[in-house]
Amino acid sequence: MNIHALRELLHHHNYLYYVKDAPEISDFEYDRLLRKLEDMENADPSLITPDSPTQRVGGAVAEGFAEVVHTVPMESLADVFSQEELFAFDGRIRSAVSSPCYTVEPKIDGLSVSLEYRDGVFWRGSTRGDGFVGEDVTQNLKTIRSIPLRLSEAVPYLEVRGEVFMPKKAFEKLNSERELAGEPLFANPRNAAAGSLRQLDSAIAASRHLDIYVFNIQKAEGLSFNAHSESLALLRMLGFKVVETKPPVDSIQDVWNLIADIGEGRNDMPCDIDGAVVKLDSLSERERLGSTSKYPRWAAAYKFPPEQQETTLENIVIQIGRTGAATPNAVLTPVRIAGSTVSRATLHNIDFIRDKDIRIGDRVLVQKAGDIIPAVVCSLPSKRSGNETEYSMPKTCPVCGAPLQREENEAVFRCVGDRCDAQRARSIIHYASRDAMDIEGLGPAMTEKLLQENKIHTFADLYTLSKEDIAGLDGLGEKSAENLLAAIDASKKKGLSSLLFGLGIRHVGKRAGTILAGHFGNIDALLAASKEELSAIHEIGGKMADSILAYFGDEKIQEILEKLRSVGVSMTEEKQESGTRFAEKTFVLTGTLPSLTRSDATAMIEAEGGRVSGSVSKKTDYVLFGAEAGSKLEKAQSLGITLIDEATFMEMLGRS
Ligand code: 0OX
Repeated sequence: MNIHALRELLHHHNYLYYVKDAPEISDFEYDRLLRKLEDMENADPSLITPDSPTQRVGGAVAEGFAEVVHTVPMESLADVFSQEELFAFDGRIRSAVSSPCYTVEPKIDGLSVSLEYRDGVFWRGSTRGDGFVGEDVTQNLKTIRSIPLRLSEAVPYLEVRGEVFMPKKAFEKLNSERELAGEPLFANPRNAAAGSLRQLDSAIAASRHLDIYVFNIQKAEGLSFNAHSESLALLRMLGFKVVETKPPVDSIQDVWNLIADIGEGRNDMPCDIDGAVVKLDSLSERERLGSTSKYPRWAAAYKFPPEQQETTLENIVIQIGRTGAATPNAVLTPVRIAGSTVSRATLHNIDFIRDKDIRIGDRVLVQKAGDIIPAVVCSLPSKRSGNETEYSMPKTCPVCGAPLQREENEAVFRCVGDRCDAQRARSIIHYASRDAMDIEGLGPAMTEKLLQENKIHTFADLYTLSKEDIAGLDGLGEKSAENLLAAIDASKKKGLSSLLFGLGIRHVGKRAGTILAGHFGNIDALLAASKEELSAIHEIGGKMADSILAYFGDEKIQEILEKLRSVGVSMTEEKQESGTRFAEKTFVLTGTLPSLTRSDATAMIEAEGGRVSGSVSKKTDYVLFGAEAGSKLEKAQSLGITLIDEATFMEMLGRS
């Protein structure tokens, strides 16, 4: 057989195996043919072509990935969360299109990529990035066997979009291997796929068994089609693995039924899906509707409600937080939810347990939405055997034995012990966390070890640790001990806003830390502030002011602060040169801006002395609006408030 025929044969069997899921030869036979091709190419390397099946795993990239500008932006989808919102979407479509036809696809929970082909040969593949610029991950994409390296027709140019995912089975296998090797686990298949696609060494990417579904032609030369469903058929014909769809339907009720079918089949899919995508089928109608700055108007993603699973509540244990808050946690019979195994879930507080009549031994429904902490939703009383027991809050802290007390009008109980190891550990972990003092290497395990060994009692003690104190703890080597000490040392320079957040003062979050640091500039000015002074600061309410005063009034805290000061922890904030362009002006933001995020715009307004408010009133000076602005824009119009878009905003800042 000549080299050309051999390559074709391998392409064909690769396609049957990875796209059609219907192999006709054994793996052994496939490998034998591949080896034969390798031998022929090794004998004469000039015969190697970029689309050869031997070229799936390439070398490593040393410098990271090159940028790829998406000539057709990779737009995201507007979400709908209910039947009502879906029907409203249909209503908007019908105001522009008289009898729409829709396709419905499962929404793959993976990473969007673009695949470009020249003369039918896979030329370049890139990540979505921000939709306009992504990264060139061609070598890693080539390792995905369901991506054809050559199309069944030599189309002059084709760019398709698809979603790369890690099949659920591959994810489980990968995580159990990592567990055995003592490596950190991936939280879900999506993260695992993302990590794999960005590997600099394509051999690692190849070992991760990624897969892809394609669902859109971004750009094509030499192909003609009038409807999305036709384009999907063309993609199938060209050799792609295409998302499975039913024929288009012409009523939104039928769309709803198809979404329900996809929801029911969710667990049988090889990959996680987080919803269904509804798309107008006719391309000319799509063109008529166009896009907002971010989303096409002709498509919507219906997001499935968070996945719930039934399991048994084996026990309830109390977890003590850094401020002493005692949260009841459910110990569950492990259950798989939304791509990971859940054995603990929050029960929020004792009122929740009582109101929902949740008992130990109950069958319960547990929910996990995205990356948030799993939570018990309710119990299933009809499934009781009679052996379930009611739960009551313990009177004392399970860690230090101090009383658990409840403040008036508060749902939470708190451990009032001032030497509680659980509180200590939590507060040190918080102090070291990324948004606070950012001490890399000081996670929960290390913190607990340091406490157990009496090396530290508070976060202030971190700064007097020596290498001998740390090396050997928790199996830590000399080098890691040095790195940890360096990270602790570097945290001294983080500045007042990080410190204020890191101290863990009740009600003082990251933003409040920044506001206080910006306002006072140094800790002594803050310590001297009265309640009136504190609560007069925009966004710092009376409750926060009380909490700040109570915190700094505590003698033990004063000692800790002195210690931090004596070791050289920075307690000042560089005053930012603030402009005055927007002094005394109040802005309201609404809709999606073309390039700025909400927090960018807020920071820019505040840097010029302006304020951002959440609602429009007569006191509003400007409404900065973007796409899909809602009722705030209407209200502003009715009040005659100046409306500005991003371009005008930039002009006002002198940045246009
Ligand atoms: C998915 C998915 C994502 C193409 C044009 C606008 C959005 N995750 O499965 N995106 C799209 O459509 C793009 N379709 C999908 N099925």
